[in-house]
Amino acid sequence: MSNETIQRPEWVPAEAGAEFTTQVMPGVTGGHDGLTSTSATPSVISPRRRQLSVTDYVEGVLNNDRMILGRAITLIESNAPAHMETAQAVLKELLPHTGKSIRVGITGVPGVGKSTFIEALGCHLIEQGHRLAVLAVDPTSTLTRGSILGDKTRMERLTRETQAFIRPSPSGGTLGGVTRKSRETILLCEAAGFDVILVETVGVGQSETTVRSMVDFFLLLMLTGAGDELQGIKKGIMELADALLINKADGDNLTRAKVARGEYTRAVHYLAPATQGWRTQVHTCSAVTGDGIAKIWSVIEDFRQKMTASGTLEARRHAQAIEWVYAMIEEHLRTSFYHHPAVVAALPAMKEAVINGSLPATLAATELLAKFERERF
Ligand SMILES: Nc1nc2c(ncn2[C@@H]2O[C@H](COP(=O)(O)OP(=O)(O)OP(=O)(O)O)[C@@H](O)[C@H]2O)c(=O)[nH]1
Ligand SMILES: [Mg+2]
Repeated sequence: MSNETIQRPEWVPAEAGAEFTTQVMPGVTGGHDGLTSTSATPSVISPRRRQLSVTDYVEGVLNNDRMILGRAITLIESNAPAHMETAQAVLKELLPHTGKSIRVGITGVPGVGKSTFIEALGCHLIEQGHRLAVLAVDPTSTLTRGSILGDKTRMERLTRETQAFIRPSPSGGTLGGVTRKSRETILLCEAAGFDVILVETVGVGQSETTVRSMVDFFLLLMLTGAGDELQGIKKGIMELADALLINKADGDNLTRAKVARGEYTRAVHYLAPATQGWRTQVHTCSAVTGDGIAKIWSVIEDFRQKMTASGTLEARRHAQAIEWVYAMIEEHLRTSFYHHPAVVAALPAMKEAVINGSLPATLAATELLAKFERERF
């Protein structure tokens, strides 16, 4: 009888490997499938993963067991009511262990170099003794499982680092759903001891505002461009940023990047700062050569120090947590209103009546709300 380790078949996900081996009874003689032909016991190797209890999840996350952390995030990402219940019980237990990281949002148009930058910054941070989690928020990524997974080649070193944890965007669902999942994933990663959380989002649509609402510091990566570059980036997005970072400041582009830095520095002067008591800064870097990477990190650390001392950071986190509660309530109310059978039934005719001028808009809204209220209970 031998106690040989049975190889994980291809159909078992790698993260299930540890559990898989625990399901192999000791002393089974190895055949090609780990069982002898004479074995009286039916197959004990189940592709199903062992259910974890709330305590298993909590202890696993606190011990930074990556497999359990991964499963806890999957639980958070599930929309099944039973999973949500367990997930919330796990989160509740973990809450006292959260909040100790610096949360940094990173955005910029496709191709600006976000992935390359995160790789460079991430490696710099690890050299400094940090442990970092990289998360993505990309509500458009229903099919691709998020941009991060797609471009792991751009984060080749980081994916191999044991001090880094990379998680692609949760797929599917509404922006509100993605937001909840990302926010709760941040908390799980903090409980697992990651002290820097980078949240990447691609610079399109509403996702910048979403990420701004879950981070301490927001970094906008930019490019030097032709002539009207200051108009190219929406003023609203620049007003969300605590720092603008002009990437690809290398080679032939270096001089232009320095010029752009001057222009943007003048431009941000006229914008409302994203954080009270902090002047939005403009810097240059090259994610490829590494120039400027240490500098931008020192800016973020300076921000953290000053904003902690002034109480701004704590106030921001408190406000974010409360806004989050309101946002979830609003989303729930909106969804239940528009899915309510009475509303669904009445809406098309109401719309038609408002369009052809036979029903005032206010009356249409009042009547729909009345239907919702009346038939709700
Ligand atoms: N010269 C130069 N090239 C860079 C720099 N950073 C990124 N690049 C290149 O720019 C291209 C896009 O970089 P990515 O890191 O994939 O950009 P991204 O913002 O993650 O792009 P999306 O994932 O599509 O949103 C790649 O070919 C990179 O090699 C830099 O600092 N200097
Ligand atoms: Mg990318």
